[in-house]
Amino acid sequence: QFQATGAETCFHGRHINPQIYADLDGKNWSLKDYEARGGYAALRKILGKDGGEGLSQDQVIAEVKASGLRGRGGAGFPTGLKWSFMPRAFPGQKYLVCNSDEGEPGTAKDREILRHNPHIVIEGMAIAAYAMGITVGFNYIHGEIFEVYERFEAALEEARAAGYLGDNIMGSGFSFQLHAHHGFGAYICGEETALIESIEGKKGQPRFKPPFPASFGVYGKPTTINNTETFAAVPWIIRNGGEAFLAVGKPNNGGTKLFTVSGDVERPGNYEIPLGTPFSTLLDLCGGVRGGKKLKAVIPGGSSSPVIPAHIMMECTMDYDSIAKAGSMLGSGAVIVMDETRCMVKSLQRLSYFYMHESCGQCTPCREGTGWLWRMVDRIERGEGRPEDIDMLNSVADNIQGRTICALGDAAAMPVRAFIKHYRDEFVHHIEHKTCMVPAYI
Ligand code: L3W
Ligand code: SF4
Repeated sequence: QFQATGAETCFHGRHINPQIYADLDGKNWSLKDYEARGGYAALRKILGKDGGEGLSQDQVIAEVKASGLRGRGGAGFPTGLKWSFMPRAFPGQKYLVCNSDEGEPGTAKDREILRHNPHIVIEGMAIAAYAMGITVGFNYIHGEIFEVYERFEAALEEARAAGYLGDNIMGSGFSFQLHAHHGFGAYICGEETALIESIEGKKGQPRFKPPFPASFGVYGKPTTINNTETFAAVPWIIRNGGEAFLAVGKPNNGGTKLFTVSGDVERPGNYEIPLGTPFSTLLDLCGGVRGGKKLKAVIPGGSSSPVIPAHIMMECTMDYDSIAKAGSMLGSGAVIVMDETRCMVKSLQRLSYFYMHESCGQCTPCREGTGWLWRMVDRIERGEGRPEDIDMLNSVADNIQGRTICALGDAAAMPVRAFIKHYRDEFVHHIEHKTCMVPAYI
């Protein structure tokens, strides 16, 4: 039942009921192979090119709503609902955007989809464009993965030549022009409105929301943005039906999800498992904690999600609701596993440096606050902390959270509060003894 992914990946992919990674093993990313494993059948189906009558725009959106598909980029927003926001009768240009600006520390799933299965994203976007009456789309690809961008460009060329993209697709009257857009590696451009600014050729800095991109997006026009993995789930939903997708996961958490597991496990990698799978099962798939050590903590959804101690995590299932109940977020599904030797002060020092470095500098609480957070955690880590620093860290985090233009401020503040809440004794020990409580090997 569990299969390894293609040899090109350095990750050890494992799947249970796979939908996205499904049948990649030993196969090529090219159009020919994608078609051989059922690729573009969903697009043919909705356009009535498989002998059937085709699906109306409303029917496609209804299937996606029925699937319970939630946004795979971090927020978990219901995809069908987002698609229904797009004003169908808008008289001007509307845009579709794929957010492949994967930059969240711990996350390495979207690049793997694009590397091994680019046509699944193209097909998913074409279906979305049809459903919302959109004729122009962009896939914004993170700047540090240039070969992924080149592969996507090659896949686009194949799809255009085969008539799956462009004018009057398969003689249906539906036209969709899709372009790849190469980012430059800034984390903040993964925030949807910064990404839009960047597509427009401006500095990638978030816009205040509302208005949401649904009404004011690329060039001020209605725009729908979804994550790469979200689009990749769409062809399966159309081929098999929304209810079948929902049934794979659990209520309100339809389908499978890719989890990038990193840190102290025997086999780090991307794992596609149904939402609602116990965390313990995922840990087993990864070969357990490395070297037989004890699990200490898990960051379940990328660096922005609050850390969860082992005893709570072992009771969780891997879905949006269970992880939220445990006080964190499923986020983009980047599971960072920490064993008993990890120093939580050192871990927070690294995270805080990242957010300080990636703040776009627009809002004072984020620009200044992320620097304060890092400087305080850094001095605690170096044995130069002061007794009042711990409460001051919480206070600075309080003054960032909810007071900024975009979620990066919250993402910098939330981990600080969680690390202190669960591991205050380690921070106190660093301050009092000027050394680490655990024998860290990092
Ligand atoms: C129209 C409304 N549209 C919401 C749309 C909105 C967006 C989506 C979700 O943050 C999270 C963040 C990171 N009318 C709407 C509406 N929308 N209300 O729905 O919106 P929102 O604001 O809840 O989230 P967001 O700004 O998209 C994303 C977290 O993800 N994160 C980051 C991951 C980073 C990566 C990466 O590098 N690839 O995945 C991880 O946890 O902290 O909380 O489209 O427009 N009334
Ligand atoms: Fe920029 Fe930070 Fe403000 Fe977001 S919260 S807009 S990253 S300064």
